[in-house]
Amino acid sequence: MLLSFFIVVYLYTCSLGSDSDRGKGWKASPDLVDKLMKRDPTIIYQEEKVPQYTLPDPLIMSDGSKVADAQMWQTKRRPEILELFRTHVYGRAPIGRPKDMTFEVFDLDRNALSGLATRKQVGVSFTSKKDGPYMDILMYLPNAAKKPVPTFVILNFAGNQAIHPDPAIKLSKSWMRQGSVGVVNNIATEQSRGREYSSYPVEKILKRGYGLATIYYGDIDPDFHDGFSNGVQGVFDKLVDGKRAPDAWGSIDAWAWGLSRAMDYFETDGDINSKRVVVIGHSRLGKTALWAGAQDERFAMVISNDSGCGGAAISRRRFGETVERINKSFPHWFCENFKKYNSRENALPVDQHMLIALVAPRPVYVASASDDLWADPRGEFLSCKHADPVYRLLGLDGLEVQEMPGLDQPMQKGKIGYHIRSGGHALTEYDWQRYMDFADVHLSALR
Ligand code: GTR
Repeated sequence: MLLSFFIVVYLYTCSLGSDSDRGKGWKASPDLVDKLMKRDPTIIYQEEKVPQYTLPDPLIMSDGSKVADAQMWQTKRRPEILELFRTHVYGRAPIGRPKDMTFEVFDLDRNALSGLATRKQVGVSFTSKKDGPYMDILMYLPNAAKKPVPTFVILNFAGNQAIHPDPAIKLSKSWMRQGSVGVVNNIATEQSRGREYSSYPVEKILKRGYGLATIYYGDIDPDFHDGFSNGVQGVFDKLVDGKRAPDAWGSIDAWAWGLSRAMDYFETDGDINSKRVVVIGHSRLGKTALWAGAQDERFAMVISNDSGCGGAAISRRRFGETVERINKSFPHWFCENFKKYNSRENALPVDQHMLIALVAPRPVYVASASDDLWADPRGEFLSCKHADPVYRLLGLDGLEVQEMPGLDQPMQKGKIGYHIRSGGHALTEYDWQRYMDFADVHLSALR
């Protein structure tokens, strides 16, 4: 009796821990591993160096009780996990739509891109002050499709004008990082137009019947650490004794909040099917898309492209970028409390599989790239695998495989999609085509 109890506990721990996760399916190129290890031997790039860990179980409440059914997940455990992520990882944004927020459609061309699309540009003022902070939403909607159209929304890194050479796109006036093409004195110039076009195959998206909406993430919060005086935190923060709370919102939370404000707009636009909005993001903005989709159930589908640490990758693996590294390099991305977990990932009450699980029952897609070891492809896959039991509890197929697939073999049948693409850290047309394949199946299945 006692023995069988221990066997059950052992098997259960293994199913959540690292042992069963090692070394199956896709493997990183040994040459690449060698090269990266030479560059920085302190970083884990080999599976055998991944420490033992046990993941928190998404289906066990903090008080130890088991999540018995879908209702308990939805009403008890899901809110509990959201609170844990707010308190310990991303911080806490103001709830809901700001009361003085306004939308202004300042550009509408129903014959854009040689008649392929309707282009709209909307200014969103978060407060009654028109001089900021505000964000501009750029939208291309396919003219050939029946309205309202399902639409992908994505934050971009370099201003709306960088996603397409269309000269009618408003040139961003927001702060931008130096060092990229067309940025002078931290402001975008005409030379920056279309420079990120390869990551946004606009015409191909339109031809498949989807709209695309995009916003420059720096409109919401400029991506540098200024003590949170600029961006939306500077406007909405409530300081206690002149100080921010340890769970005050970091930049990722602010960007995610901005995506929800875009959703507020979509709900007012009859051309967009607000019940079929897919939130997608790459890298730090993939982390953001996951967190936005986890919190805001109005997003019908969620996509993480190469999001890595603090996104889809399991933090406890410490593979590639770690909690400590990310907090040191980007002290403004997460809430202050997250820094307590530098080199103490096992003390976190959550791990990133629980972020994926928060999207349930909605479809979620995680993608990795074979050369992007910094983002820990296997750790991203394992989050999907360990989120799967939540989908199963809800009576849905989650991930269709238990072991990591090979390169360029998308797994799309269940509500959790996954692929590992050959190549480096990027959002490519291959990725987009797979996301649209997934959306074709899972968005049309929505009632
Ligand atoms: C890296 C960072 C990653 C990832 C990436 C990006 O420097 O370490 O977490 O987010 O930036 O956003 O491009």
